[in-house]
This record gives sequence, structure tokens and C-alpha cells, in this order.
Amino acid sequence: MAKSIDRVRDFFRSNNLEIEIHELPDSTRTAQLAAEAVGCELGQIVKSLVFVLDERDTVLAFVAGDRRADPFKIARTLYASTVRIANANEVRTRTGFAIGGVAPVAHTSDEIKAKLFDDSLSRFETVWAAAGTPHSVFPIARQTLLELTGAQIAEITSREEPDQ
Ligand code: 5CA
Repeated sequence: MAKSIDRVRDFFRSNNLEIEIHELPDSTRTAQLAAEAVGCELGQIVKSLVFVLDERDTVLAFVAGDRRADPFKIARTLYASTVRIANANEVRTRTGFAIGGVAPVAHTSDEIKAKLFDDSLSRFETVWAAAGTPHSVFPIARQTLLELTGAQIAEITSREEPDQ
């Protein structure tokens, strides 16, 4: 399998997108570290979080770095009974990326049931997301990311206690 960062790079190339991946000496494995590494607001970092719906389906939630994804709101949005965060192994098998480097695009599985886009990201014109490793991120117009992922905008977060 291609190195995970190469999958992201190839994805941009095949979609004719001139997006520069920033490979950083410092870790970007959490939103806080990523914001510090690139010098942007915490909220501009998009976390690509993996959830398991009804113990079966995969859902990706793109969440602002200063917000906490709320599984109850995700369940409500998707009319699901149960929603839980995926464990490390599930994240890897369902996206092809490891925790800390999950990109919002170029997943190895096309069996992702739904993609949700935190409505609070509308605060930012440009956002940053992981490029497949815990040392790489890329900037992208929020609207471009929304269109590329085909995600649905929804109110799925709460303000307090952001995820890592
Ligand atoms: N590269 C950064 C900024 S884009 C990044 O990937 N951030 S993240 O938030 O998307 O990835 C870390 C997230 O992984 C945490 O918010 C948390 O939801 C999840 N996570 C961390 N450890 C675990 C774990 N042991 N099991 C399940 N999820 C975890």
C-alpha cells in the first residue's frame, strides 16, 4: 500500500488541486500541536474523526479544532441509534490512516456511510487538515474541502472541552 501521505498527494494531483502539503519537524498529531506548528487559530484545524454507527457503519466527522464532537448530535443527524468514536484499529482499517494523521480525503475504504461537516467551521475561510501523517498538514479553502469531501454541514459539536 502507498505511504499514507503519498495517497493524499496523489489525490490532490488527480483532482488537479494545487495544494501544498506542509511537512513539519514538530508533531501535528493533535489539533493544538498542529495549530502551534503552522501558527493558525485552533479552530482552523480540521479534525477528521471516525465514528462507528449502530456498531456497523463508518462515519467521518470534520470538526473544528476548538470544538468537541458530540456523538448524540451525530446520531440525531443520521437517525442512528448508537454512535461511538472508533478505536485505533478501526480508524486504521476504515480509513487507511492512523490516529493523529487521518486526512479528510484519500481513504482506502469507499464504504464510508456519511461525512459530516461541523457548521462552526463556517467561521474560517481557510482551514488546515492532516495530510496522512502526524507531521503533515495542508491548508485548503473551507468551501473546497466541503465540496471535495461531499460532506453534509451539520450541528454536531459542543464548545466545551475540545478533543485532543
Ligand atoms: N493531526 C491532527 C490535527 S488535524 C489530528 O489528527 N487531530 S485529530 O483530532 O483528528 O486526531 C486526534 C483524535 O484522535 C482525537 O481527537 C481523538 O478523537 C482521536 N483519538 C486519540 N486517541 C484515540 C484512541 N486511543 N482511540 C480512539 N480515538 C482516539
